[in-house]
Amino acid sequence: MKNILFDKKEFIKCVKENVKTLYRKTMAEASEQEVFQAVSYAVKDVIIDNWLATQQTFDKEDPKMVYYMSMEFLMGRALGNNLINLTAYQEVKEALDELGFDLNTIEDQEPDPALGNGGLGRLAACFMESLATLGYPAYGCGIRYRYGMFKQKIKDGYQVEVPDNWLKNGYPFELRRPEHSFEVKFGGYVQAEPAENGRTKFIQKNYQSVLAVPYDMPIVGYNNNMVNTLMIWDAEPMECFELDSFDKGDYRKAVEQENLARNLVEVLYPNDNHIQGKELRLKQQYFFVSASVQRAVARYKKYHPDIHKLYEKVTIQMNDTHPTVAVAELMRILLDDEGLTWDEAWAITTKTCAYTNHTIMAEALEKWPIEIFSRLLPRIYQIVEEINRRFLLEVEEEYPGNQYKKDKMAIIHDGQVKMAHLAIVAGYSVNGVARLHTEILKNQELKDFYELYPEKFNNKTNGITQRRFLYHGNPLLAEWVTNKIGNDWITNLSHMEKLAVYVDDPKAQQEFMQIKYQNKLRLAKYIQEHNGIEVDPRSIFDVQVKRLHEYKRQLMNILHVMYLYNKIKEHPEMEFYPRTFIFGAKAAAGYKNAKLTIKLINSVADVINNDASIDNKLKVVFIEDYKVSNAEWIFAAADVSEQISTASKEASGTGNMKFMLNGAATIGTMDGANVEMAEEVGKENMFIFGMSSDEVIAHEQNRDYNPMDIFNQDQEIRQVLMQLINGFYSGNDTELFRDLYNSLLNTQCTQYADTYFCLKDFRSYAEAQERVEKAYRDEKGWAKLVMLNVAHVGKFSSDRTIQEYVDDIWHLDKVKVTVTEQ
Ligand code: GL4
Repeated sequence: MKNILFDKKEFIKCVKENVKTLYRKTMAEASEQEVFQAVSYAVKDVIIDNWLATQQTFDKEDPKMVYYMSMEFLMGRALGNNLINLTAYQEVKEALDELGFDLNTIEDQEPDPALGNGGLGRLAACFMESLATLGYPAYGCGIRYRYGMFKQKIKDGYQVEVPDNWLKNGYPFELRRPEHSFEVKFGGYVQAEPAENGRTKFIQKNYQSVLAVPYDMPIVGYNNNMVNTLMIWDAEPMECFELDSFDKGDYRKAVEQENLARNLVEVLYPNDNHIQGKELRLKQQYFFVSASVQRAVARYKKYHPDIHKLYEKVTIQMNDTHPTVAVAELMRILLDDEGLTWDEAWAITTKTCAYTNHTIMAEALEKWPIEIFSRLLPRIYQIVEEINRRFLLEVEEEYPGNQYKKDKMAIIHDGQVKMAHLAIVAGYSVNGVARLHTEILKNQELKDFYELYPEKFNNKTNGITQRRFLYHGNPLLAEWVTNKIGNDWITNLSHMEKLAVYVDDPKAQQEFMQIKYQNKLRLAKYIQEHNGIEVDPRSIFDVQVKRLHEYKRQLMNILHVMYLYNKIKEHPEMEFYPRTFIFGAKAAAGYKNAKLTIKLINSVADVINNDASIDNKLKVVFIEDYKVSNAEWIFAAADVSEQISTASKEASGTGNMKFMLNGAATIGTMDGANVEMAEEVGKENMFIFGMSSDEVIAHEQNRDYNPMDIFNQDQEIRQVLMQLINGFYSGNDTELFRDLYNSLLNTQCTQYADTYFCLKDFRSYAEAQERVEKAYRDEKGWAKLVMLNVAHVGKFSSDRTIQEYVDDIWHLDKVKVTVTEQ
């Protein structure tokens, strides 16, 4: 299709003009950053027409909308993907060539808007992209953190966190929308006053407030003119705030309000699968949720007189429990602002809000101390108390006299507000993110709720967008696929199946592996430039990139590397296919064992990479600052994908899918979505090992696992563990890695030793790694195996996931956007 939006000449003119007006420079004088800005503004010009047209279509057709509420949107760079989705990438590349610039270099000038931690935030970003591509009306609602995820530096092997000022040059793809600002109130107290209708009015007094100001970011659909909106909220001080009369002129309070606004959106909490329970975090939650719900209701009321039917046009998806105050905020608006009765408000709320659970890790469960919650959100707390009171009556009705049940299921219990319980009670849908995860929710973690509300529970296995993680990230493979099967895969990933006919074709195999080799060269160059380490692109690239967490078992991976090194040293004659173990991971700033694991990986790398005697058979690389932009290159270059979490702990995983899409073979446990990947491609085309989730859960319940038994019986494992405390990798410092040693063996140091069964699964892991090596030696067999993986990746597109959300939960209709000159 000829692109009507992009006229190369016009575009070049626009870029030059932008450089002139923005910087008073000619193209020759402009820096790469300035050219990036100029190009982005030119692209935004095009997007704006589609964006306007999309809004006009919404106004005209009045479709139902989903408001996807999330503390995190890990968007990654926008320029390249916007161009791809506008189907203008090639033309813009050529235009820039003419101007003497390379598009890739210009793309590299864009900061990664890293407004998220890991999988949960990246999923939200993939969902936004799929919603726009499928033509569904959606708003993403989040926070415009001044500082998102920190930049990671590695100094002397240790992680150092550096603030990432992603807004320092200005972000060209955002649009400030002050006309859609809302006030958000904190603290004070609630006064009950009689209302005219004989009911009681509840009025929040003596509060502090901030002004929530939205910045809209365009979410461009693929080749369909659709542009949805991600609204992320900034906090500003209220300009002419209304203080109670006796507070008038209260200077101290005015300053406090200024500070509140400044601190509120300053920084993203850098924890994945872990909650710190800080008061500021609850403030952030209520801040963006209140503003978003207010905007949703205001938009609805503009077109609809009857608030009772809100749920016909608005549905709110709560991405984990973080935005769960949304249910109480909606209740507050319906009760206090709209004057509805409790029953009316509850009927609406429970048809509007839905909840996704993303983890069963105990330390990720949000529970707020009543003291903090009620002080910060006094009216919201009253409403939650009433929801809880009524819910417990329901439980009493179902299980008369069963106090134990009530205690377990209560929303408020033991001095805490349990956000998951609130979300389940008030939501019309509760979903897990992979089949196994949903089954564990139903049968273990949320069993009581499943028994009470079986109809609410459903599964939505995660997915990823192929437009970013294949089309953009791996252009060579994308082109090859298109040459083989046409380009339908771009919007319908199940077409990848058609590749199956090529898996035995020697020429196709060769082409495929040649592309993998090119991508390995590209990554090797990146590693050389960023780490100063030379890696052999003909070695097996064995990759584990993801957040650092004990349950993900980066420790087991590096212990296995240590084990291999011992073996090679002892048996230099042994056959061993050269391998490069690549790690990339950020650790939460306060997570000691995670940070120590990074130090261990780097220390092991130091020893092994500098040991000439092993003839480059082993290399270990820790890639600094793993993030969405370098991830795209890493997936493209991987031979082996490490998905080795303790079974039952990884709710789904999405990195696993990105590797599969890029032709890497998975070594993994039967955990999360790995289970469904095995189902799609066949277990024989993956390298599965380790305990099943049932076995893990049984050990946890029986408390019958003692890693000391393994330590005593297995000499090679013992050797590796002793190397943690005999100074082997730490310049004779016997204390440096002792906490890791203790976490594996010492029951006094952790709740129980080796909580994540690293030693228990070690032998099975090592054996699976031997199978990997054997398979890799068979060149044709390997090519076939990884091509089969690509051919069976179809299910794992976020387009499929979103369609299931739409069919089973949201019930949206597609809109079609046509653009006319404005
Ligand atoms: C996570 C899960 O840990 C991860 O398995 C899942 O893929 C992701 C998206 O559903 O959500 N939960 C939390 S918390 N962080 C995650 O990445």
